Amino acid sequence: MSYAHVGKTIRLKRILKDGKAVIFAFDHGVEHGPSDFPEMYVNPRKILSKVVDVVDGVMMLPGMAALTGDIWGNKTSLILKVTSKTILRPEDARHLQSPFGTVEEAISLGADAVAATVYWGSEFEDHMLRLWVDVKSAAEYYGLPCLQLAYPRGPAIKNRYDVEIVRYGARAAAESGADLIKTYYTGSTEAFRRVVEAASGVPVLMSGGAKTKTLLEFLKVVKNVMDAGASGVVVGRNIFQSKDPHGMAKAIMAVVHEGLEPEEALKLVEA
Ligand code: FBP
Repeated sequence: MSYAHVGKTIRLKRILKDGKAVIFAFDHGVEHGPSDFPEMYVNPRKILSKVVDVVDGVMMLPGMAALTGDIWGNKTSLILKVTSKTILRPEDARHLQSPFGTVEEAISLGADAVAATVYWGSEFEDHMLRLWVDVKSAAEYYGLPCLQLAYPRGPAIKNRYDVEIVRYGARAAAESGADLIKTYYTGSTEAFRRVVEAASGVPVLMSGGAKTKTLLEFLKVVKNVMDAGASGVVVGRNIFQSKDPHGMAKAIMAVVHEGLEPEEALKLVEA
C-alpha cells in the first residue's frame, strides 16, 4: 500500500467522520463578490468564528485560508479551493475558472483536501479538464483527496438542475477521478437518488444554492438528499445569509449526522 493511499484515507476520514459531512462554502467573496454577505459579515473573521466549531470542514480559497488560519485551525478541516472566477469578467468568459492556488499550497496551509470546479458542457471544458487533471495528479502524489464541483454549465445546457444533466456531470466527475463530488439539488429525493447512483460510489455532497424562502424549506432539501443516499452538503448562503448562522449550521449538522426531522432541527435555530 502506498504512503499516499494511507494519507488520502486518513484525510478523507477527517472530513467524513461517520461517512457524512457538512462543509461551509466560503469562496463567495470571489465567486459573487462581497455584496453576497450581510453587511455585518463582510469581515470574514466574524462569520467564520460562528461556524468553525460546528461544521466538518470549510471550503475556501488560499488567501482567505491564510488570513483566517487562527480561526479555523485545529477546529475544522480545510478544503482548499484552487480554482475560481469573478463575475466581473465578460459573460462569454464565465464558463471558465482560473487557477487560484496549488496542491503544494494546500499542504502548506494544512488542508485535508483540495477542491476544483469543472463546468461540464462549457465551451472551455477542455481547458477546465486540463486544470483538473493537473490538480488531481499532484493531489494523488501527496495523498490529498480531491473534491470536484461538478457543475453542468454551457451553451447546450438549457437547465443546469435537470436530473439527466446533473447525473451526467456527477458520472463524469467520478470518471475523472473525483474523491468527493459536489453538485446541484435536482428537486426531489427520487431524482437525487439517480445522481448518487450515477456517481458510482463516489460520495456526493449537495451544493447549497441560493437562500431559500424559509429555513425549514432548506432543511427539508437537506433531508431529501440524505434520504437519497447523499454523503452530505456544502452550504454557503443558506448559512451566512441566515439570521443565526451558528444555529443554522447546527440544524444542518443534526439533519445530516443524526437524521433529525427538519421540523425538529429547526428548533436549534434562533428565529
Ligand atoms: P452556496 O451554498 O452559497 O450555493 O455555495 C456553494 C457554491 O458552489 C460556492 O462554493 C460558490 O461560491 C457558489 O456556490 C457558486 O455559485 P454560482 O452557482 O452562482 O456559480
